This record gives sequence, structure tokens and C-alpha cells, in this order.
Amino acid sequence: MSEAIQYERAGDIAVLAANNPPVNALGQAVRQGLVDGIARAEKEGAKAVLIYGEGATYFAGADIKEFGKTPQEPWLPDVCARLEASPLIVVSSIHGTALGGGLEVALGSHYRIATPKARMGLPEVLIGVMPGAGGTQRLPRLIGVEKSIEVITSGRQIGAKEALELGIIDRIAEGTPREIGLAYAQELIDQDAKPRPVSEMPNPDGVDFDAAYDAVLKKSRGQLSPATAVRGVQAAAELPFDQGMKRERELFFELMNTDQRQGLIHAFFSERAVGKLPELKGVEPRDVGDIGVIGGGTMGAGIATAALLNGLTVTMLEMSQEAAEAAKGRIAGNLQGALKRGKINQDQFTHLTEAALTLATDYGALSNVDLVIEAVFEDMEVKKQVFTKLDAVCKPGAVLATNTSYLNVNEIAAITKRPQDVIGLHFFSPAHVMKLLEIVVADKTAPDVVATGFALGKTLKKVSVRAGVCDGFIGNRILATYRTAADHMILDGASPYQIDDALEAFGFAMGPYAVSDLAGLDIGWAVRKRKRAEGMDPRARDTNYADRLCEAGHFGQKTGKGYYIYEKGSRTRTPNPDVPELIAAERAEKDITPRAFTDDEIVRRYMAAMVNEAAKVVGEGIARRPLDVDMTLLFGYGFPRYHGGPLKWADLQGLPDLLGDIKRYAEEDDYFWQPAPLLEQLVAEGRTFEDLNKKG
Ligand code: 3H9
Repeated sequence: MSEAIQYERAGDIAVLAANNPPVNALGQAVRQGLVDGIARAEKEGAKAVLIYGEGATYFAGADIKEFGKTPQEPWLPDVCARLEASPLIVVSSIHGTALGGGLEVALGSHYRIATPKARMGLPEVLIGVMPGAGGTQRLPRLIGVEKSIEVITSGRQIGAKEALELGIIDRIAEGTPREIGLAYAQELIDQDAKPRPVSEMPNPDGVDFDAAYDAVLKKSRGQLSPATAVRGVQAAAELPFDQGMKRERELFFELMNTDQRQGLIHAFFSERAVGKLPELKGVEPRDVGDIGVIGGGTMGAGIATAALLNGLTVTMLEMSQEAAEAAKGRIAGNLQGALKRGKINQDQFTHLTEAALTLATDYGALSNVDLVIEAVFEDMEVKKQVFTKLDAVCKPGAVLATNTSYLNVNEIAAITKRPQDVIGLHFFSPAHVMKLLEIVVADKTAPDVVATGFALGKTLKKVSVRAGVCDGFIGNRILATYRTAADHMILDGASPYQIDDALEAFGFAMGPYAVSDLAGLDIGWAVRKRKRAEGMDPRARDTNYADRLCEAGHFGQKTGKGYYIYEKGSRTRTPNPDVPELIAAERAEKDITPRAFTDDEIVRRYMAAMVNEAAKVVGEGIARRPLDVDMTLLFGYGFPRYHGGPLKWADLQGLPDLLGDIKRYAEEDDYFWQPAPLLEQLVAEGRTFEDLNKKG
């Protein structure tokens, strides 16, 4: 008998308790244990079998670490069929999360009971596959096609109450899964209940499956798994159970063999690995309960909102009472949003805006905070003044953080007498919504201050990434490069609209020019002016047509006009006819004869620039691992999750081909397209970025 499933008798009931921490994933040993357990129960003459999970949860799904390897018998669909075919009454008792293959085991059982806090669902599409052990066949028989399509294609988790209403479970009871399961099984024995296989229920009624497929495909922006799952549900309506199972298995393996599946699983594990830095093992973070935020503009108000919503108290420092009140208005506006969505109630709203938030205009108000974040104007002199004042007033051990997006954190730290306490915490706007937090570690930042940054990120439910000091850190530095590659393509003949369309077809929520309009064209203008003032390398190609838009007062969405024209109060965009003219004028001025670009070439150049700069960022140690870059782009820059991140994408494309393309592009512009030494090294050694992730 396998250790992963412990067998025990409780009178007429054979108990199969899963013991495969941390989430009772259905690895080979667990599957074998279930099959052996049911056989033994039958042989011993038990009347019922109870299946439940020890520890935090029922089965949370198939073991994702086995994906991509040859499946080992017994296969999960056969395990579910074996349970279902048993002449004994099979009861599953669910607590924690019954997800994916976990819920499929429960659906293969004859009766299902759950604790009130249990959650369940079929989230397979979120990792690029679909239910592959009968989920698409059994669930529709229980809850109908329409609801099944919604549940399976969204991958959402359903609470016990809703599951009961839908008919996924038979009962909710308070207690341990073992206690409630034993009581339920005994009751069923006493009532002489019979096995109740879902597979023997009639086929559910169908719907217009082609329309459902198209609607889901459109919604998932090129991600294949949700739409493919619709075809599985279709089989439940149209085919006998056994043939439906076959169809499900074919579709499941179709998806298993896609790059999208690899990308999504890379994202799943990287999202969990990114906050676990080997260097922080055993380092205790400092306590953070009260924080200070300096500057209550959009960014500062967003940071304060995130902190308040996650149980911290906030002192908001502004230059004047009026500005402080305006900041409070912004925070209250953000919190209203949370109130509307039911994330907080009216009492909490009042508490957060009144008791948990203090307004101040004097630095003395920050003398007792545990951590302070400044979100003031992006100018080194201004930042230095702020940090000099913080150094004078903050208590010893307080963490002093800057939210700068590109300034040198070492220089900021050096102005204080406590550089070990200074760190960059780079939030992304709107800070109470965007998931990414870059934690910028300066030369002298103490390890427990880094640990505090990560602990704060966790409190605020962010995906935190460690970054080193350089212009733009990880994300904005890479952004500057791929954005430049796009600008070069415009000079050479592409249009912003073709570029946006090509990248949106690749999976980005918005193309780079639509993003510029959203962020405000003044931001890019300021960066170009700064770079020109600092002195650009004479070999660097500059573009100036967008300056003309800014000079005319067009900053994108906020002024109604930029690359696109926006109707008042709407985000619907139509190309701005002035833009091609401005571009044509710059081409003429620079004596460039425009050429045509295919959409494929646009994507390839854009991605090659992104990967090349990302490889430099990793090679220089600004990012510790390739997965740190991947998570930065995924959570801060709208990179399509199903490609896994730029470096996962690069691995899947093949690094030698990508390097070959970069070298070919360098024949036109050998200043911009300088191959990253790390990329050259990996190609020479026949290795991948993934190999570097494995170093831990
Ligand atoms: C499937 O079932 C296919 C079938 O339909 C058909 C098959 C033929 N496998 O998230 P946490 C690890 S597809 C392996 O931090 P939480 C995770 O990496 C599967 N490992 O905890 C982490 O490891 P580490 C469908 C897994 O409490 C640790 O467990 N199921 C798996 O915040 C703790 O995880 C899903 O997609 C797994 N399935 O959340 C469910 N799951 O400590 C995916 C987790 O080394 N899982 N690990 O970093 C989840 O959604 C969350 O993990 C869960 C717990 C809600 C369960």
C-alpha cells in the first residue's frame, strides 16, 4: 500500500486518507494508492469507502510537475472510473480546495460532502490544459452545459454554498473532513443507499457550441485552452459517456503539447518562486504596521490605498493642508471602488478613511512610522531633500523607501547616515491595482531591509521581484529598449497602428502606442528630453515626431488625442490622421525610404529587442534569474501570460535562431542590436534560460 494514501477501517467503512503534502496533488503514488485502496476495501467486504485529504486540503489537482513527462499508470481518468465502478458506496469529503483532477476524483465518487469553507473548481485552462479525467463529461451531467462552460472556461473557484446549490455536492457540514465524511458514509449505509455513478446520468442538453467556442476564444485573446475545453463539454452533450471521455483525452493531449501550456505552467511556478530568494533564507524582516507615504498624487494615493486595504495604518504627508485633503480625496475615491465591488463594507470604509489614515504636513509626523515610502516628483534633488529630512526625523531602524522608477537608489541612500535602511520600492500605477512591486536593492541595503520589502509585498498581495540598481531597473529598462525597437520600425516604414495590431494579436492587451496614449505622451517626452540632455551616443537613432504631438498639447487619452483620437468619456480609439504625416515628415528629413514590414517581422524584432535587453539585465545581475524578468513583464507590462514571459518565450523559440536574427538586424544597426553576452554564452553552451532558473 502506498504511503501517500493511508488505508484504515472504521467499522463498515474503509477510509482512504491522502497524505501527500503540501496540497495532496494526485501524483502516481496517490493514484496507485486510491486504486489499491478501493480494491482492498472491496476484498475485505467493506460497505462504503471514504476518501478525504489529511492536512490543509482535499486533492488540489493532478501533479503539475509530472506534466510533459510520460504519464505513469494508473492514469487519473482510469482511477476515477475505477472508483465510480465500485459496488461499494464511495464518498468524498472535501475541505480546502478540490481543484482540477481533485474535483474529478470527487465527481467519480458517488456522494460528496464538504466543509463550509471548502472551494472547488476546474482551473486546468489557467495552466494551459483542460479537465482530462472526466471533468468535461461528468460536470455537465450534474449542472448542465451552460453552467459547466462558464465554470470550466473561467477556471474559477466555487464556494461550498454555490456548489451545493448547483448540485456539485450533496451536503455541507461543519467538522473535520474525516468526521463529517464518516458520519455521512454511515448514514448512507444505514439508509441502504446505492452507488450513484454520474457517468450513467443522461446526456445534458446542448447549446450552440460553435457560438460558445467563438465567444470564449475571443474573450481569451488567443489563449487556446478555454475554447478547446468548450469542445470537451460539447462531447458530453453529443456523445455516449465512453466516447466523450475519449474525445476529452484527445483534446487534453492536444493542449498538453502546446507552447502555451509550457508558458502557463512556467508562469504558475515562477509566480511562486519569484518571492523566494535564496539569499533571504532565515533572514527575519522588520515589523511593519504603520507606514508613511510622502506625496499623495496618483501613485502615492494608490500606495496608501493598497496599504490601508491590507491592514496597515498610513500617515500621508503632503506639502500643504489643501494638498493633503486632495490626497485623502484620491484615497477615498479608490476605496469607494473597493466598497462598490464589495471588498470592504461601509464601516470598514469609514474606519480606513478616518481612523487608519492620518494626514500631515510636517515631517515630524513620520517620527514613529516603521517604513516610509516617498512618491514625490521624479527629480534627484527633490528626492535628496526628502531623504535628508527623513534621516533627521525617522526612528532608528525605520525602513526608508523610494518609489523612483529610474533614479539611482545608491545616490539617494548616500545622502543619509543610514544607507543600510534605504531601499527602492517601485510600485506600478495604479498601485492599489497593479500586482508588480520591484524591490530595488542598493549596494548598502541590509538583508533584513530587503526581507522587509518582500514581507511588505506579501502583505500588499503583490508579486515582488528583486532588482538591482540601473536606469529603469528591470522593467522600465527593458521597456525602453523594446519601445525603441518599435520606434525604429516606424522610422523605417511601419505604422504605429500596424505595430499595435500585430502585438495585440501576439497577446498583449494593448500595443505599445495605445499604452503610451494611456500613460500620457508627456512621460516619454520627458524621458527623451532627459536622455538628449544627458547626451545620447551619436550612433543612437533618435525619433522626434512624437515631440510634435506633445508640443501641440496632445498627450494621449487624457487630452483626447495622441496616436489615436478618443471620443470624450470613451476608450474607443481611431487612428489620429496627423500622426502618419508627422512620421512621413521625419522620414523625409532623415532621408529614409520607408519599406513594408510584415506583422511577423514586427513581433520578431520587438521580441528580439526585449529578450536581448532582458538577457543583459540577467547577465549583469540586475535580475537574479530569468524568471524574475518574466514575472516583471507579466505582472507590470501586460505581457501575455500564455507565453510565460519573454525569456520563456525565447527558450521555446530556440535561442540560436533568435541570436541569429539579432545578428542579422545588427547588420543594419550594430549600435542598437548588440547581442547580449549571456545570450551568446547560452547559445555557445547549448543551454537555455530555464537552466539558469534551476540554479535556485
Ligand atoms: C489537472 O488537475 C489535470 C487533470 O484535469 C487531468 C489529469 C489527467 N501540482 O499555491 P501555493 C505546489 S491540472 C504540483 O503556494 P496556496 C506549489 O507549487 C491541476 N504542485 O499554496 C507550492 O510549492 P512550493 C489543476 C503543486 O495555499 C505548494 O504546492 N489544479 C500543485 O496559496 C503550495 O502551493 C490546479 O491548477 C499541483 N497541482 O494555494 C491547482 N498545486 O511550496 C493549482 C500546488 O514548492 N494550485 N502545488 O512553492 C493552486 O491553485 C494552489 O496551489 C492552491 C493552494 C489553491 C491549491
